[in-house]
Amino acid sequence: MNTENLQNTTSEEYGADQIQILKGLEAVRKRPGMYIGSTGPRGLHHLVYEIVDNSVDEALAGVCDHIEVTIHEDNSVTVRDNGRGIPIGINSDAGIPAVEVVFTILHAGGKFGGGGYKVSGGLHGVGASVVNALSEFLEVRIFHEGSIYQQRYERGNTMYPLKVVGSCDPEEHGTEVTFFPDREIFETTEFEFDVLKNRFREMAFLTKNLRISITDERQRNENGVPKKKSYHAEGGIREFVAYLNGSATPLYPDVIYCEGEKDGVLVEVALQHNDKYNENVLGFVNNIVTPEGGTHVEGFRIALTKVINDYARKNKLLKESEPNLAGEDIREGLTAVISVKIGEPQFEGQTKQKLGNTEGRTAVNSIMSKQLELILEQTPSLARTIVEKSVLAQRARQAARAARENARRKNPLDGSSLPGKLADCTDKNPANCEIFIVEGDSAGGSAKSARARATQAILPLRGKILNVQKARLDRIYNNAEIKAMITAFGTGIQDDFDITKLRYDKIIIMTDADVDGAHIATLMLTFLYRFMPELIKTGHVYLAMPPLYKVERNRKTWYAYSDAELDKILQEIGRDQLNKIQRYKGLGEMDASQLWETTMDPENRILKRVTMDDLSLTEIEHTFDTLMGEKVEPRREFIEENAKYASIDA
Ligand code: TSJ
Repeated sequence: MNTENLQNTTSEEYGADQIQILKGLEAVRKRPGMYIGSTGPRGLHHLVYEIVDNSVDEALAGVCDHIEVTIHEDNSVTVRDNGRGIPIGINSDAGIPAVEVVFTILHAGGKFGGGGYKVSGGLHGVGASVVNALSEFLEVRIFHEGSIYQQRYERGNTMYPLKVVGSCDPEEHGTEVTFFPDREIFETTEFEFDVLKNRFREMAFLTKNLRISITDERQRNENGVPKKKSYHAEGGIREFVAYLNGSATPLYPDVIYCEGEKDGVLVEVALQHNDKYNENVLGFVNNIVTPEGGTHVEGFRIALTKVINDYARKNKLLKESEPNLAGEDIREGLTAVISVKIGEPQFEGQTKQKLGNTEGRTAVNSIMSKQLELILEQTPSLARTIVEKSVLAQRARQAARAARENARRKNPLDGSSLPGKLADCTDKNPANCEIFIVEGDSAGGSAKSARARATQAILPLRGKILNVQKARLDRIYNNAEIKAMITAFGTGIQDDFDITKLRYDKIIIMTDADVDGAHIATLMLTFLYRFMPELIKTGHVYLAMPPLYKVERNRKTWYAYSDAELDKILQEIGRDQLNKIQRYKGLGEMDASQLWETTMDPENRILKRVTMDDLSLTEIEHTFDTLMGEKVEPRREFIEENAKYASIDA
């Protein structure tokens, strides 16, 4: 190391007031949850994000355009970037190389959910020492001016002073970190390719000119080539919007894009309408999704509503006698991404995922208002398309309200007018009750005779339910199957939704264990997700898991819920002709007692609770689009591949 490096690292990044040494890494190991949220799979994956975020910061600074992540066969992970390399000179406060400071000294703001979200120019390495503390080992290599510098830590302890371990091309530069999460700390150390991949795709969309690749050496094809995905979005969030639109047809060719800076807030907005009816607006703060929205999303809505109404009035596309377009009219069929970068984000709300900074609202509102107005003036055909779509939505909304009010007058939702097909339970305490939504009348019949009358209600649905993604509101409200569900649940929908009126603790979707069944389940989940998302968010929605096989031998019976389970059973009882194996294709193949025993009996059954958590929001929006859209192939592929919106709940 030379004196040049020495001086470099006393620069502002490493000043005494920037690095506030709080406590040793021991504190992190004692209470890991405080720093990474959990020691489950979520916290485990968070380790990788903490490391990758540092490289993304480097990309945001414009000095790095490639990040490569590798999951090795032993589940260790390597992150490599082509940035400037973590500085190696001695830090004057700590008296050790800056890189060692980054990994061994706990920094201020490293708390999970607190500050800690970094943007370009901010203090980096906030989370790196936390990852180090929670890793059995961590090795860092820095490629700098022809030399490779290396240091290794075990459970946060430095194993040797930073040393040169080799040489490299003098033009090469960057940082490489390999770590293995601590099995003493984490419930599991198995990284999931799909979870990481989804996050990296999101990060690539949110960071223009950055390529992120992920390689999984645990999964290889027949030629021994590991599984790999690479993400790069030259157009940034413009491409993100096009991706989220999925198979829906855009109403105009170009994604609208606004960008700027105000009061220290960097703002990027991309939007495009499509021919569907749902609103799909995603907010991000410092590259982190904000499921509860916040001031940045409010600013976006305010600007969009005002600019479109002003344009419509000014150009006489709305008559003076007509009311203003409502925000929701303008957002019908809208896909948008709002990405802000803000120095000290304040998060609010139940899960601390809602941006609270008021400057978020004013910055987005002001930047977007000015630029959108200009774009509309310059592209009248675009403006006209948006206004016309919004006017149609306004009329549909008025018609829907009339239909809804009409329906309400005819059968007030007081319980005396429950749907005829519903076999309700007798217990009137919702906490004890559950409702099975059953595909088909015949399975519905079996379920009705099998059920525990007191606590289990059955609602059979005929055939396919309406695809709410493709239908306008008035049609949805008039659909018999949907009306039956809404009345049975008791909660009302959308603005009228009231969870305290929920008539059942568990809503259980019971469909055949085949591709069609999965499709029907998805249609129902789409409906619930669009109209009663709180039901899913609060964990009231489940999928029933009927068995795939029944095995009989010597008058004993086993049920297998997967191929792996069948294998296990056969291994235990022996594989021979004494076994009678029956493959269930549908619920209808089981008689009432079998259906009770395998799928409905709370003592024996398996339920999967549907959570929003397992899928990134991005993935949900895109996935539902794929499923509901016109293209048949991706849909089939998806259904056959997984039912991963669900997590196990015994
Ligand atoms: F997490 C981490 F800290 F361990 C980590 C940091 C992990 C990985 C894979 C990469 C990085 C990292 C840090 N990549 N690039 C950097 N850059 C800097 O630390 C750096 C370099 C030079 C200067 C400068 O002002 O000259 C400033 C910074 C922040």
